[in-house]
Amino acid sequence: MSDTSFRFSHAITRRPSGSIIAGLRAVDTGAPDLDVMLGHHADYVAALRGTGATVIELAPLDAYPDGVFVEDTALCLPQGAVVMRPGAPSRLGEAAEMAPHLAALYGDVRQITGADSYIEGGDILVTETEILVGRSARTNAAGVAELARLVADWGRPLREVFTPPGVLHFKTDCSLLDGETVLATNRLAASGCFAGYRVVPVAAGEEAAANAIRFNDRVIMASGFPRTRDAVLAAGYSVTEIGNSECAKLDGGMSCLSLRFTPKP
Ligand code: CIR
Repeated sequence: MSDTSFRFSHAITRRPSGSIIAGLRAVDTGAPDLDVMLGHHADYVAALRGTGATVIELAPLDAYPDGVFVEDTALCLPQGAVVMRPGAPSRLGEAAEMAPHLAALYGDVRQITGADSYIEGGDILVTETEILVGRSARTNAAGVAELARLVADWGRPLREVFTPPGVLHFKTDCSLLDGETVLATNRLAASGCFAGYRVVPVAAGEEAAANAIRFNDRVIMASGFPRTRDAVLAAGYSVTEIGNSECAKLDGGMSCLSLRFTPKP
């Protein structure tokens, strides 16, 4: 089986701005500390670079408090990229900010444009065989349908699934570990959406550990979830842990902080 779903030459990240204190959150557990977040972010970028990848670090965007969560702005596939249309009104403009950076690396950049279409990258899990897109409060049926049309000629079928109620994004609750293995919360796996995949379950009470990334030879996980970390290690993966205390206050995790891809000029 090929490994285009977890081996990448590049990543794009964006440094958090001082406006991060106004970032969206489901429950207010206090303002994120920018300095602490910058330290975690630097560790994250170093972990990506440590796998040999080129990491393009974009400048902070004061106008977009959630701009650090670049994953939501695009879907990157081997054949090309698709610029999203975020369902959070305050985040809509972030996609346009990302488009030129993708156009510089990809020959084929497509765009979600429907006025009624909403879709965020955090709801999209790309595996070796398919693209799973979870409908959520941020991603609607029109957005999923438009994405399905846009990627129809790229050879990876798209399957609509559902993000559990009250969960921000589909990938808040799951991650790819390899082409056929996912890390998932029990509440998401119970929906049956991973039939045919091997599932490594997130430990009960450690649901926030589900948002991890497989990036080249490493699984990059938020620190503070020892039972899930040990389960991932026991399943044979190499783990790097990164502090996530500040992003967690804004419902963000490891996947949200990067776009991961191998550009096709
Ligand atoms: C938001 O609510 O949009 C941000 N505070 C968090 C986005 C997290 N992104 C992701 O899960 N892909």
